[in-house]
Amino acid sequence: MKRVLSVVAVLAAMTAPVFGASIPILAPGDFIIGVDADGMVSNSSYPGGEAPPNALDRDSGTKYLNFGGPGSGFIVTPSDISLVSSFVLTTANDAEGRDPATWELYGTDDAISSVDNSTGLAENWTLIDSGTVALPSDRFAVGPVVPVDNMAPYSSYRMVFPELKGASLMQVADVGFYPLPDGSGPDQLSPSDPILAIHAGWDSRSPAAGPTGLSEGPASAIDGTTDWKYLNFGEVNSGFIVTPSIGPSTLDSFEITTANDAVERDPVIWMLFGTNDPITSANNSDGAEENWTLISGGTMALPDERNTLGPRYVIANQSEAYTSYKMLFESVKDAGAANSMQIGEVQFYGIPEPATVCLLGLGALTLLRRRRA
Ligand SMILES: [Ca+2]
Ligand SMILES: [Ca+2]
Repeated sequence: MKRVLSVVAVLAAMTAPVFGASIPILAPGDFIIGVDADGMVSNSSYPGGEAPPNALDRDSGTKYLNFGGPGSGFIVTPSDISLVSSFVLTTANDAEGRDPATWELYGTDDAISSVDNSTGLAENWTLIDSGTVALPSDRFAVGPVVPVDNMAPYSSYRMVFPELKGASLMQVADVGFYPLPDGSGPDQLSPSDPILAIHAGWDSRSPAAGPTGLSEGPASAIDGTTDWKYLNFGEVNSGFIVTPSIGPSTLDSFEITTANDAVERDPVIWMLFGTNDPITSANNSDGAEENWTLISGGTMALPDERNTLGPRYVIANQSEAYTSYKMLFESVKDAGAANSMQIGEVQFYGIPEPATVCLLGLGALTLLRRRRA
């Protein structure tokens, strides 16, 4: 009996989390950005009278307008397999801010299975070239010839305008594709070519600044108050990347405080990644620019009570200190009812790396190993 008891005691000691030496790792003001790992969505739509074929009719008085804004574009299939070595855009009738400012041109020989107003990613696309385009402020004006670094013909082209001059809608009056870099040769596009409207943007979005200047952006997850929450319309697989100003650390646990409303938006499945790369991912991107190592993951049961501190969850298996962390929430309590993911606060606990002490320790260990060998 005594033996059984002691085994139980040992097991209990092994499974009960011990957080004796760990301290809070996150502080207000730490670098933090919102991310959404699967956020490529289409917000493409256009008015009936301003449909994509208007970009092919060689009439500057008609335009193609997409309410999706930045990230809008089109897929066009010329009547023959064609080489595109330059293009020309013609500005539309109004609102200069809607003019494209940057472009990406992709090619494919796949049959087009993307549907109208989708992301236009159902095919295998090769990025041919990308760049900026300096369109004139004048309306109904033919823009400069934009050379495309391309030697390969394709059966279909996908053109995306990631950035516009400043407006939230995209418009273009006409598009011409040419076989030579100087804009000469016959226009490869015809008014009757099949053309689809597309929009491919990241659906990682947080509401703009609130009435007191604070916002529901990612910084509100570590501002030390439940007055403001972090909300991301990217919903499932959204989260954040944070670089604690405390420096490299080894985490052992974390806590999340629920937000003010909408229980269905609370995260359930979490995944934590670490990196020592500098963070180059942009806010509201897929957060995948760095090399990330999966540290740990699990399922949370956050309280339904609002503005309430949840349980402390163990982060197992972090064997290496990291300078930055990415936390993604693979699910929320009710994805069907929710339109977003939200948390009031998050705190990581762990041990900051005593850099020099650790390096000295590693050196001693290496010496010891060499002597033993
Ligand atoms: Ca037109
Ligand atoms: Ca907060």
